[in-house]
Amino acid sequence: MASASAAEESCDEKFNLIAEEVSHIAQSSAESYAGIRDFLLVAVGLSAIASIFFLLTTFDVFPHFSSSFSDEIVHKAQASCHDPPLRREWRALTKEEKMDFIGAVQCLAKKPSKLGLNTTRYDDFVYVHVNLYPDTHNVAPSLPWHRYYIKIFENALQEECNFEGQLPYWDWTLDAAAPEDSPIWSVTHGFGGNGTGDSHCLEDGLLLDLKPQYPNKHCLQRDFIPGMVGFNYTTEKILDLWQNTTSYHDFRTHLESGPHKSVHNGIGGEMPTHGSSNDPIFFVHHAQIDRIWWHWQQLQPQKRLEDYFGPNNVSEPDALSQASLQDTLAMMGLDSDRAVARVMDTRSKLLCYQY
Ligand SMILES: [Cu+2]
Repeated sequence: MASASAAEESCDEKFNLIAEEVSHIAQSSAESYAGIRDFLLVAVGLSAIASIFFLLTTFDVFPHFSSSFSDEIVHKAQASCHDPPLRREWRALTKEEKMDFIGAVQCLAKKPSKLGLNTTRYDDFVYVHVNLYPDTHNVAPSLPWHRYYIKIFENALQEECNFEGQLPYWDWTLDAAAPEDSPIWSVTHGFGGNGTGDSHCLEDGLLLDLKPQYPNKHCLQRDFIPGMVGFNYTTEKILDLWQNTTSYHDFRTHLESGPHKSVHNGIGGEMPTHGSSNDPIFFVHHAQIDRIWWHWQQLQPQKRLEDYFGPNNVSEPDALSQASLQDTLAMMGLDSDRAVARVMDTRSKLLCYQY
């Protein structure tokens, strides 16, 4: 019996132990359930806050940290980008539309500076380009800075000179076999042709009112290189860029040092200098550069609308992690300085255009 009752006792003990264990487990799982519940509540709360922040910043309700608040309020008052207008190729414009564009450029060249300079409104743009040249060429910011710069120019044509169209682009791949013969150089409905004589000054055409003032006073000059380096900006070259460059840095360096530079050099005169925007052809050339970037971005929008890196300093070409989307693009008063992130998408409320 003794052994039986001992066995019974130990059985009871075991039962008690098990019961205790079960209650422990129940208690601790109740605790961990409460823990999980608390954790979930906190997580739901945090993600709600994050989504509200995301919505506010995405739809521009909220000021971005890099720009001033009052500027954002003005900006907010503008219509949002529902139906981005199309920038069209020069040849797609009617004669009248071409004349409207050239007329608006001439108009800017007759208005006074808004930067407090002793020169014209058109010269404001050249002044800023000359002064910011080292920070905005052959570095990561080159593409976003020029995207924003030509947008501000387009705004000025529209807002200050009643231009009702969009900035056209010059698709020089269509002319690469014989760029000198491009209709863009029309004397009656275009930018005029080559400069003449030893001075390489333009002597006829519609742009003779432009009297470049930066970096010093001179006539508007062009000095075409025979063939205008057209072999460097063929359709094949651009297709190759679109198909074979996969990162922003790779794409930007090839575009900038290849086709972009060859067009500047091929035209000569103002175009290979820091004062390149003295020549209005600059703006339709850079609209084409912008379009080529835009198209590359559209090939993989999820990745490429945020793909931005590389050097910020020309003297450190291998410092690939220098540039970030939070960097500021300076405009010296042409418009507000803005974060790079603001101009990555041409369909943002700030830019609002497409090709
Ligand atoms: Cu430039």
